[in-house]
Amino acid sequence: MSNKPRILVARAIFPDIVDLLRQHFEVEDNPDDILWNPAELAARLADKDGAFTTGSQRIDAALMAAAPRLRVVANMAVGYNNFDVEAMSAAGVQGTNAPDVLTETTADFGFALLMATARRITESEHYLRAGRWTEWRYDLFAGADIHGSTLGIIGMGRIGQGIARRGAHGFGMQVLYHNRSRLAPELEARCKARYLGKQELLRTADHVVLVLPYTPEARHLIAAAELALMKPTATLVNIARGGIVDDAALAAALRERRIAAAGLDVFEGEPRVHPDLLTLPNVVLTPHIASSTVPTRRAMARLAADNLIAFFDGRGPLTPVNTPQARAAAAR
Ligand code: 8YV
Repeated sequence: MSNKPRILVARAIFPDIVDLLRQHFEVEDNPDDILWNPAELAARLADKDGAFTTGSQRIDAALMAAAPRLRVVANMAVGYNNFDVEAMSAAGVQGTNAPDVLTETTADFGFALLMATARRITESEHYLRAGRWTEWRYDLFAGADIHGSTLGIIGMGRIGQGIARRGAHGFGMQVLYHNRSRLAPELEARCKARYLGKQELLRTADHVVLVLPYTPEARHLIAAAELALMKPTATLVNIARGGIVDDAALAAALRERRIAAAGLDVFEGEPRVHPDLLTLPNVVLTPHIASSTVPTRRAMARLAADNLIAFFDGRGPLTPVNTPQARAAAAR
């Protein structure tokens, strides 16, 4: 039996990235992309030293107890709310994510979703495809302007800053942001962004974009009370995580036109979508694709693979998310 580390690739990924991993490791992969339940995942990890995951599987204490050899889990995502980071550190398991390589692509998508939502692009396309376009009308799908409007960004990390730059420099928007901490003055200047408290931002912005990490404090950060602060003409876009928005409260606000429209790429309990949202015309819904361009998904997969390779060849993880305690080497 080879003494190469054993790796589980928990979801289907680019075949050549699996081939790359095979050059370094004994690999069990999942070409049929079966979404293993926690018990199945635990059983497959029982004899593995490392794992390649995509954010759709929870890495928690119970899983690690069932995987005594596990030393590293590489997430093909910048977000790692699927990791119980504390439990991983206590169990001596290194976690890594895939930041930076997706920043500009995801910021592009945030802007695309904002424009599709504010300018009612999908709603008007459905109307056209349904054969309902019979003549010009002065108010046909009249939406909200992007250029010159006020953009409010909640979560001003790398992706938030990318959206701010696009808004300020490309569309002449006035950019406001709210974040756990203020940006350094030179970063604020580069993004032409002004810091504001969350409530003030919600009251002032014409378009609100959510790009913050999903921490326990972020759950239902936007619920009925926050939606009530927004302008009736405002647009809300969420490319962060479902669960940050209370989808039932949002559906009610959209139905009653307390806000004008929403664009959502992420949902609480996805891939299920709150049924009320599916019935509304003034919401654009996409299946968690903000990072999905061919080059970016490849770069994310490659970075996750490179994290595993660097970890096991002793260079250490490239993009770690925790500092694990030493884990006693399990008997091979
Ligand atoms: C991923 C994402 O596609 O990177 C993230 O945090 O949300 C997306 O880019 C998704 O998590 C699956 O990997």
